[in-house]
Amino acid sequence: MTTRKASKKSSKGGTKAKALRSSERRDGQLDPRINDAKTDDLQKNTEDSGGEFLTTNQGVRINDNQNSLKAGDRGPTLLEDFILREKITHFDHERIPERVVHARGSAAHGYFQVYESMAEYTKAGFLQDPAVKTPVFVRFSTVAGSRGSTDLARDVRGFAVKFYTQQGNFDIVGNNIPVFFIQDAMKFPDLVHAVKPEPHNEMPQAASAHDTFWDFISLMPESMHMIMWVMSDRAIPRSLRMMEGFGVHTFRLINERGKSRFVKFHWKPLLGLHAVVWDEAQKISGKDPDFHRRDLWEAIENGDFPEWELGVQIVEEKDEHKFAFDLLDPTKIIPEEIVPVRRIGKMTLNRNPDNFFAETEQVAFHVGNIVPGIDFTNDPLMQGRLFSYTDTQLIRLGGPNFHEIPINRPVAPVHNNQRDGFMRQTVNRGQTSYEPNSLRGGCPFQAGVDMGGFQSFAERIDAQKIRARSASFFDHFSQATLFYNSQTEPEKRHIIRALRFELGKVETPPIRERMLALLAQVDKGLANSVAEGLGVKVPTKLDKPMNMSVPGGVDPRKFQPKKVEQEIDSSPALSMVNNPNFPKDSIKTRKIALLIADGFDDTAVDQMNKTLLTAGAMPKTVAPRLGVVTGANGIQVKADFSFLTASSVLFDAVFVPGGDPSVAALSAEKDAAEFLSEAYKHCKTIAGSGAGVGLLATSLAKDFTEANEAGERIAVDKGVVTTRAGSIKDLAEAFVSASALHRHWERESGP
Ligand code: HDE
Repeated sequence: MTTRKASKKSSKGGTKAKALRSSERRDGQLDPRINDAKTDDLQKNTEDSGGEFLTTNQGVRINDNQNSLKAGDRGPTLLEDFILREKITHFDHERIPERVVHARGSAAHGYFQVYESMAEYTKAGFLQDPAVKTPVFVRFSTVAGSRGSTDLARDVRGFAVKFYTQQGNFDIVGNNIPVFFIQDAMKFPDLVHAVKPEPHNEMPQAASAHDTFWDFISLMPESMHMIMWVMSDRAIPRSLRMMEGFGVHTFRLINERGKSRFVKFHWKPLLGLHAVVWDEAQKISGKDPDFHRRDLWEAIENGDFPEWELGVQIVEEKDEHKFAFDLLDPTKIIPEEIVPVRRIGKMTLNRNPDNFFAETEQVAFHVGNIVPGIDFTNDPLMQGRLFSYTDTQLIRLGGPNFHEIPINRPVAPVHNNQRDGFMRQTVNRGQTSYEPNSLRGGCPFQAGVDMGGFQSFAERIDAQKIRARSASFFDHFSQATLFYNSQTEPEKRHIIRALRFELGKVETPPIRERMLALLAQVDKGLANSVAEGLGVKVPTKLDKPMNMSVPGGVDPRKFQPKKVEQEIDSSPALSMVNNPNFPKDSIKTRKIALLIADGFDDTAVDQMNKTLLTAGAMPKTVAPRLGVVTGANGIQVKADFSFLTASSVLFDAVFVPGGDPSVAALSAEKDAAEFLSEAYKHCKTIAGSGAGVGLLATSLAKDFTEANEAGERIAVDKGVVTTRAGSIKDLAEAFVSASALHRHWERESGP
């Protein structure tokens, strides 16, 4: 970990002793090989309180911060009290507007390193030298909820990465889903108004399960591919550390010779892809609405630094039109089976922010922050974003100088003739703030392309000015079908259930009907199954044309979706369960509950603990009460949680060791049985040893054993591993392997 100590303020005055920053060379240049560049940069504004006197914002030491200045100890407060006035005024202004979307977020610092030079494809400085560590700041978010909403909402997750490169800041402002709801920026305010709480009653919070969202979607078939993704388990991740990230739009890579290629950016989590189940998500929202934030924070504090590989799909310019879809259409993916994802480097998050507001809240991402070697395409959704991000920061961060806020300022030097504005920090010396100038010898100079000056890719455009959508964007269903076809049966079941839940909350019948008609275009079985759950039939006729997102005064029939034959029918990379990119052999960082009470089998717990820790998991004890719990051999452990402070939904798997008194105490505890039956219902791995096996048998709704020929009872559920008197070491190993499968979907029945 990097050093985090701020330079100490002198207790007498407040002037900072400026230490040589660790990434600063003697010649004053930053050393790009050291990833502390941004951490060091933040030090200039970092304060560690400790040992100093309390002062006003003017540096005057305060003697009494408990009482206001009054005319007599029972008299009125005096306007003169500058200390009170300053304190209250600052407090009154502590809030800034939350982000209009992606308000709820959590972030971390880290660094990125490329595996080998990408010079053949791009001249971007941070993608040249594997020795260079580029600092990053990454913010994950949900989209619809407000700042204090639950982490476990069914929603797309924002995945925004700011690279502080030596050539300036580069942001990949992406999501954990590779496509989007809409094809044109013009529709974004409509989409967001539809999904946010309804304007008359501000309900529901952080949820898409309401009329206005589905009303909008039911008239916008272009959203169907994205709908498949947000109704899938991708929208309820187990951890922010266990989800993919995508740049969504097609960008360009430009090499030194000016050659351009198309590129899609991907983030591949090294911990694999995992989700929770919807019932669990809803319960976590009550038990621990900060579940994802806490998980990210704790992992980093424990030294379990989350890692992602940066992947690129590169398409030659000449191949732009060779696909069944338009590369500029953000509702489409390039299936990995057609253009493989090449993993070119790794990002590691290794430091939590020091101050949530200063860093996570004030960070300002912008899809338009690019560096030489990377460029835009004409994706009409991205083009609109290029306007929106600066505009939103102006209101959210209060003026044009938000780039000077410490978390936003680049580590690359900034020199230009921009001046003044609210909260200007830079003290620009000198007479000139314009160019050309002679008074300052022409400074600051424009850089030639060979000196790193940014030059836009000279794309040839020969066109009419027209407000229209390209006909190549009209295939709204084929990739939705591809996604659905690529899912395993349990994943399809979850999509059906999610749609039944969401549309079940819709109160206006024609909205449901229109949605069923759209789903029938994706897959008839899917539509019928959803309809069955809603107690209705898929309609054969619609009250409106399918696509109502059309210009005024034109015949909507000219704008109806078309299907285009796809290159492939199924893409395993779209499934979480079947995904070939993420092997399932690890339980690293998984939280495992050990249910114990006084008299527990401490030898078994000790062995289980050892095996789990060796596998990188985090075993935690849960007992009827907090405090010390004593094992059968007198070993004492401190309970990490009681049944009041923990719940099965906060764990990945559970073990009940033997020890007759312990099992008897747990049997008398209703919450213990509920813990186990809920873990079972959510398809988690459950282990029991000795008398603990008996507790499983009474708590789980189903019998997980059957008699073999010899009359012994053997487990028939791969997710329940037990031994009455056998080796705990073997049991622990079986428990680890079963937990690595994440969930045992065979337990689920029906859709
Ligand atoms: Fe954003 N988006 N967006 N967006 N977006 C914002 O910027 C916008 C879109 C994404 O952690 C806002 O600073 C428009 C796609 C992330 O701070 C705002 C359009 C993708 C974040 C904005 C889109 C994203 C934002 C709100 C359609 C995935 C959070 C606050 C044209 C590729 C960044 C802010 C963070 C945030 C506008 C669509 C990702 C208003 C107009 C597609 C991860 O500027």
